[in-house]
Amino acid sequence: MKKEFLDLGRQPIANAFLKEKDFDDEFLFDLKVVFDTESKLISIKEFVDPERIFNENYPYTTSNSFPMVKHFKETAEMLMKKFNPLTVMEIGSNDGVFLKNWPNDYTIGIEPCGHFAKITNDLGYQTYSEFWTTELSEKIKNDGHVDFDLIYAANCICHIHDLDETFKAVKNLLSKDGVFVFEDPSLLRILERNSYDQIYDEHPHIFSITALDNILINNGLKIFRVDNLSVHGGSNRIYVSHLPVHTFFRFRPVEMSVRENLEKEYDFGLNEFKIYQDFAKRVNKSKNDLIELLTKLKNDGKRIMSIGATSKSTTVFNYCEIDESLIECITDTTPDKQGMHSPGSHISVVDRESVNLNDYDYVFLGAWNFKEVIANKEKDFIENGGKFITHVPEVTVFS
Ligand code: JHZ
Repeated sequence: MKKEFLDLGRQPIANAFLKEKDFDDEFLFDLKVVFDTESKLISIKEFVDPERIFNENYPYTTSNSFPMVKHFKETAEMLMKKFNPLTVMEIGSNDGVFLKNWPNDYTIGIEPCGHFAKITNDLGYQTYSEFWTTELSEKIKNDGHVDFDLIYAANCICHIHDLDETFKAVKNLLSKDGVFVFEDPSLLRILERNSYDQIYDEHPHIFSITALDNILINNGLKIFRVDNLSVHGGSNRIYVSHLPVHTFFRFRPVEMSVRENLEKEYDFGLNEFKIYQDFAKRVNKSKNDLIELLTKLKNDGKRIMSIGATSKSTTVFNYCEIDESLIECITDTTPDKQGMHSPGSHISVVDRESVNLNDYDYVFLGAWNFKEVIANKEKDFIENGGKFITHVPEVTVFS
């Protein structure tokens, strides 16, 4: 049974940055969030058709978030050392930041956005520009690929609607000793930090280890290790192997980290509906606090802009009904977002270089997950009396 606990209002596609001429045709949907009492999975109620999201216009590129480039290089080095895989596949390879760390003869990518798949194909990594399905896994087999020793996916599995289908397709291509490693935002960290803005069309599910453990086991896979990561405001890296129902598959002992994470989640109350009702109350308070703060500052004649035109800020701006009357513009390092307007709230997105930060009194951190990196880059703004605003874990002004 699915029980609804949060309503984030009418929302656009989080990464559908748009031109002024397209404002009237913008697609919107109801962003509501539900708890599955059986599997304990958190999902959005109304899924958005993936073709609407992941297409030739999809602008998010990992290579434009430089701290993530370092993260994926280090991750690849660690996986190489730990598992020494001969064959590697990445699901959701984006513009190739992770793939590039592997030899291209034995590494393939899966990426539905054609413009990204072209980049990695051009680099010599065979990339299937398709959505991840059992049908695609069959096609890859029929194309003559041997099973993969490492299947990796970062910020991708929680983007897929049908998880049983997803995991069946992984199992179909995972070698008998193989590991499936995936990273996604952590539900526990979202609840702890009140970072409700991780919820948007691209994230039809928000994963706990508890729910994943239930779903993976049903699909003949098991979690044998979990790493808690700081990226994207708190993510989990989940290591999965075949469930060894017979000796054909390698037995990987389940490490302590799995039990520790399951216990942490249980103790926090992730299995109980009440914890989600309490979260919804905190989310509502966060909205009221942010609107109150921005309105007061504006009434006091202060100027406010934002750094990081993130998927997350689409949720915040639309839920809190924040537009250019409160936040004058957003800067972002991604060229494809520049010159466009933010989804739903229609705030102009510009190149950081075109803005003198000292013309503003406050900067709202749309990319609060890069708070330290941004604060460090913008020391001059602080020295000139500027202040930052963040809403995570609660609405705060700091300098
Ligand atoms: P960032 C993305 O969400 C999308 P977003 C995706 N759906 C997903 O699952 C999550 O990641 C986990 C810019 N920036 O990483 C670059 C600056 O302008 O928080 C990016 O556009 N200046 C795949 O969009 C944005 O901010 C800077 O100094 O919420 C950051 O986006 C830095 C460091 C970044 O992800």
